[in-house]
Amino acid sequence: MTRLMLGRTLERICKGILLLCLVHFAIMMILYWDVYIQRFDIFNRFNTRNYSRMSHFFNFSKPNSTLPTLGIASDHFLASEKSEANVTTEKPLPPCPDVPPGLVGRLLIEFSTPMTQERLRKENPDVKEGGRYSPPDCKARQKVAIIIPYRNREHHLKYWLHYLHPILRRQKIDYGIYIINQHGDDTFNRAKLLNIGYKEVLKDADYDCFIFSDVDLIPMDDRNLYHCYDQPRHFAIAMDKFGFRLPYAGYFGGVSGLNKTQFLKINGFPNEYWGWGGEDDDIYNRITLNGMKVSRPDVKIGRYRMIKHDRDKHNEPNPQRFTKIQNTKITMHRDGMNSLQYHLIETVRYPLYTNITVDIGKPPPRPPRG
Ligand code: BGN
Repeated sequence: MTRLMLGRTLERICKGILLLCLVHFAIMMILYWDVYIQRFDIFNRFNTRNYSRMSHFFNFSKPNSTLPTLGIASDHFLASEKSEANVTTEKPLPPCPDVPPGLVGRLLIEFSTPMTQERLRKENPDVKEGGRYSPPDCKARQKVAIIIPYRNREHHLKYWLHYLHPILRRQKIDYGIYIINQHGDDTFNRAKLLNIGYKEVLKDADYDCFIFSDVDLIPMDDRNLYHCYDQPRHFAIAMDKFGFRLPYAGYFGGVSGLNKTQFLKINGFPNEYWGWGGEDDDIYNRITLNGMKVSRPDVKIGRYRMIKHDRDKHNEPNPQRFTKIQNTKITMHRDGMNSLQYHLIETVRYPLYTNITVDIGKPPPRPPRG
């Protein structure tokens, strides 16, 4: 009898505790629901997941914003986060050291590990929408836009993002990644895409330094610092495909960087090199003709691996390049930023980069022979 009573009492106590827990949980949910929605942006995430299933693999997820419209909302979100942070940390950040302390030097670069969007996102939790990052513990001296001319190279872009984001983070660079995507199938025009990049990224932030990088080039040493220098910089000086040497003294291809003054002094890059080759030599000519010199890292540090690929369609060697590079002195004044024309199709921010798609037109018809 007493056992039975004891059992019942225990059962009641347990039920009571369970009920209390449920009530407590319900109150918590009511109190924090609003905070959860705002803080973790629950509805947005739900939509994002649905979208990513439908979208093309490499677009990662639903683009949260385009620059002209939703970008404003996203800036607002960042701004409110910043003001929260200001309440707790009032001290301004110290300037970043000239030599970042966390560099590791020579890197192992390979392209056989499968690269997935989940992996890329996990590796880069601190990168903000659109591929923006600034060091949390110091104020970088320059704001760097990395501009990549692009068409149909998803495979390369994955590896580029996989290697470059962590390198740039260790280098304590304040940066944004911008893909300038040539729309359509007409002849590729690398230098014109780079000019467009310069113009478009300045709509996004007040960048001081512009680094122009091919999507298939990965630095093999993180001491090759991605910022601008007193003179226009050539970074990719020792590529594997050239036996880790400069192929010729005036080579300026692959990865280069200019600050605003240097870029505007040469009227930007030529818009009239359609197809492969010569545009980098024209840029080199512009630099030297305007009294500047090219600055380069040590040959042991400026090493690069190129991701192997077949020649792109619609990027055949440009037969006019040989004569064109003879005329830079004349053409640079009329062909460049002062003559740039294109049509912006869309700007979309993805988690690890901003994608700017543009219609750049096509080469002018060749005059008939004879
Ligand atoms: C050069 C190309 C560059 C290219 C390098 C490396 C020309 C102009 C006529 C001499 N220049 O020969 O554009 O980056 O090779 O591949 O073709």
